[in-house]
Amino acid sequence: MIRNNMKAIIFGITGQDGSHLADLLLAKGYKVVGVARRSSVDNTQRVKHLLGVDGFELVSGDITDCHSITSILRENDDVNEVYNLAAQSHVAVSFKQPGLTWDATAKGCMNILQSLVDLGMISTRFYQASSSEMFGKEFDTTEVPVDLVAPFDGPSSEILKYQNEDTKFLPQSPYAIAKCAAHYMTRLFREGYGLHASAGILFNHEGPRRGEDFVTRKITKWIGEFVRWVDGKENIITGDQDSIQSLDPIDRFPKLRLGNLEAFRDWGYAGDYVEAMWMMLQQDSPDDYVICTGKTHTIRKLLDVAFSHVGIKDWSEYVVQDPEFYRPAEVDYLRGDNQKAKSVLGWEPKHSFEDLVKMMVESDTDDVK
Ligand code: NDP
Ligand code: GDR
Repeated sequence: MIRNNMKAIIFGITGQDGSHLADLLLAKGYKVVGVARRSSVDNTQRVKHLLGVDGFELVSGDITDCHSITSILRENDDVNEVYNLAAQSHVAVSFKQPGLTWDATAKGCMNILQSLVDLGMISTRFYQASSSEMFGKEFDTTEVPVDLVAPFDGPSSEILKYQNEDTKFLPQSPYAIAKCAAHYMTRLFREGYGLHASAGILFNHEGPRRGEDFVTRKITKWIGEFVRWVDGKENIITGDQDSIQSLDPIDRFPKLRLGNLEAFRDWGYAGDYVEAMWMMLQQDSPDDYVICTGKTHTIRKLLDVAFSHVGIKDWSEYVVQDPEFYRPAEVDYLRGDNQKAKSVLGWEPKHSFEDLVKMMVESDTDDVK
């Protein structure tokens, strides 16, 4: 690997996006310093393949602790780019742990920005992981011909709902409110101190490295366990639909317990989205960008596609709706408009929703014959 002189710090290195971004930057020849918080159990699973790799260093730190951030930045004052991906990122958890969510997701961002300014590191470029959750219940509308609405699960309509950089924020969770605070803080430091600070307003992005309690991975992991169970019990090959269906698993394997199946999400592949993060920091001027696929699907549709991939046409007898997984407030509809990212950054998603679900199901079933 030919190294260039570029160096990046990634806060949140042990998360889904942190590991993808590290892969990308190392492939581009960057030195990467990943910040992981102390844990009583190993939290480095997603970066195991990078430990010991030339150019990659793991350091210990916590974004709620200013001293720890300042020390890391001071020791790496030649750093070109700082990516803040660290957060308490689970929306449902944020209702139960709002204080912790605020400290990590809102204050953590401020701690990094303030440390950069206090240390005089004004030329260091900064990326903030903002979220489509900030839109909450808000959307804009446009009129389109009915045939353009075809990819949607919802009723065919000439009114298309979408969110872009101009859509207002109407957050629906402590997580989303914390993300709004961090987003505004990023803008303030850009405008007030001249920092090259950009925020990517990323819509849901997933993949085999996705945390197991987000809905996509929860579903594909369950499918993997079910198929493995079937395989072990009955020696049935994955995708042999008749054999799987004939098992009548209702009392024999724990059902998949989910909450609201009606919400729409704009799901993309995490590997595509970290490229957009990097592209934002290569622009002459910092800015905010919506990153999304522009297509939206319900959780029901996700279940259709995921289960059909292992030959199950009707998932209804395998899935239970459990009040435990409903949220006090829900974000009903997300569908981004990525025109700005396309025209300014030259970014486009490379993977479709169907590709993504297939990739995740295959990853979670790959040890089954
Ligand atoms: P993950 O939950 O997978 O990763 C979050 C990371 O933050 C983990 O490395 C976690 O460490 C770390 N972290 C949490 N608290 C602290 C702390 N106090 N100090 C240091 N590190 C901490 O999230 P994703 O990778 O999916 O997302 C990355 C970022 O993008 C997050 O900020 C998320 O809110 C945001 N985002 C994500 C979207 C998505 O669809 N994935 C969409 C829009 C925004 P540990 O491993 O120890 O828990
Ligand atoms: P989200 O993702 O809240 O959009 O936040 P999540 O996968 O948690 O939920 C998506 C939708 O699925 C519904 N749902 C369930 N969700 C979970 N987690 N578990 C369930 O059992 C379940 N059943 C139904 C939810 O109600 C929701 O409507 C993600 C995170 O990555 C955030 O950090 C990020 O900012 C946003 O995406 C964009």
